[in-house]
Amino acid sequence: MARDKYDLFYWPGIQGRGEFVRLALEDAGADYRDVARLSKAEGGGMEAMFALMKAPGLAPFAPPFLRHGKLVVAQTANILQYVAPRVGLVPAAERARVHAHQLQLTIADFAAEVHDVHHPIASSLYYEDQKIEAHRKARHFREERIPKYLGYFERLLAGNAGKGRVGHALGKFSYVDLSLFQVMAGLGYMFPRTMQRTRRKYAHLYALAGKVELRPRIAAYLASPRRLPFNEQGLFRHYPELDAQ
Ligand SMILES: N[C@@H](CCC(=O)N[C@@H](CS)C(=O)NCC(=O)O)C(=O)O
Repeated sequence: MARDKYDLFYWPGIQGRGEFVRLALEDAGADYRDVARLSKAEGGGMEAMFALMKAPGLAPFAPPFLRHGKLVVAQTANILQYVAPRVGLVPAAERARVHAHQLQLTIADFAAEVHDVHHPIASSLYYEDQKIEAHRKARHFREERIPKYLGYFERLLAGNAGKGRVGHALGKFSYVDLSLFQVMAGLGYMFPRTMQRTRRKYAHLYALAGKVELRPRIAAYLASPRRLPFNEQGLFRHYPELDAQ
């Protein structure tokens, strides 16, 4: 039987929220196309993405979205909830799937807060037009929100870790672990000074991220041109003035 084919639609120049989906598809070895990064001749480009967003009926509000056959699924956590059981990235039990989705929605909440650090006033304005507010926002984010979110995930992983065994979000490996890797990578890029002081505090999160990084398909992906570098158009942005001094 032929493997299922998936089409991912996301902004072509950034990791952004699309990266949570890319990591899952890559780790699963899924047969997928990153459509907006393909040429027009290949049926790709941004036009192909916009066309689906303007389609009649239940069109996605925003990227990322995934096409599987005739079905188009949007919202990062929802995409992962849909695709994970199909590619073996979540245990089969309902309890595990509901908890995976719960955790992924918490990561989505965190992603929204990450975005609001550099865009506290409006997404339509440049960072340079909201620098004063961003500076204020960043301090609260670094001092209150990172500890609250990472502290929550750290406790979860600590509870699931065994002697010499890395803790996973659900006890067993799942797509949530891939997303936690991305959160740690993103924060390390965004706030290097803040994060380098947290190695011991979030030891389980760092251990999990280190383990994910070594998964053969993830290691191959990270070393490939498919993994876009972090940049200042994406979700996790490095503005040195927003980091701890
Ligand atoms: N809750 C959605 C958020 C989607 C979202 O904000 N997408 C961004 C790119 S990462 C976008 O293009 N937003 C356009 C807009 O909000 O107007 C998700 O998790 O997928």
